[in-house]
Amino acid sequence: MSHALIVIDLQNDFCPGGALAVAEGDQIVSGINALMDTAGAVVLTQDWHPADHASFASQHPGLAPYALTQMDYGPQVLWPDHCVQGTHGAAFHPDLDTDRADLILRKGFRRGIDSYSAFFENDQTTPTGLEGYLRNRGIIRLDFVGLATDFCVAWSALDAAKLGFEARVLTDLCRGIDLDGSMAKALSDLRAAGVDLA
Ligand code: VGL
Ligand code: ZN
Repeated sequence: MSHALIVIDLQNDFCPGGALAVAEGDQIVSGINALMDTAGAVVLTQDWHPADHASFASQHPGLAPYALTQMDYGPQVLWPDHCVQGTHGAAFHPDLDTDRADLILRKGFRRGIDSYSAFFENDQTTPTGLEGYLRNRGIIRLDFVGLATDFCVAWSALDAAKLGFEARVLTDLCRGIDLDGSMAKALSDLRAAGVDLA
């Protein structure tokens, strides 16, 4: 079995003009579409929050977007409201070839807990089900692309490596947020975990 292409959160809110825009987030779409042909499986993830999600700064009076707070499960960056279920911001970038997806995996849909990784929510124990899906299909090699490099892409690839998948991040087809050095930290964590940066 060949590899799976895992496309992380290529949604309007993470692209220029969106609520949590990642610089040049839209510039990776055509390159990602072109890679879909080479993959044995294509998985798209979709950040999918209720309007009162606990990761939104708007739910924490007195705290501003990008502040760090403490949740039951550990530290959590507070974000501007983004990727609210059913909104235009939560929809995939209009040029992304979503017809090619074998699986669309939604995450972050529980009010009280964020989910950066495609495999586990931010408590790092609640599974999303993606591991079982990939194993059932006999897929062990995973290529990660999408947004944002230093949050959802990195957390997904780190979990993949931890779970024993052969994980690679195609950095040219990712873009990052880079909050307080998060980009450098993500890249060094990925290297340390044995994730291939291509
Ligand atoms: C993401 C922050 C909040 C991401 C999702 O896709 O990297 N970042 N929600
Ligand atoms: Zn989110």
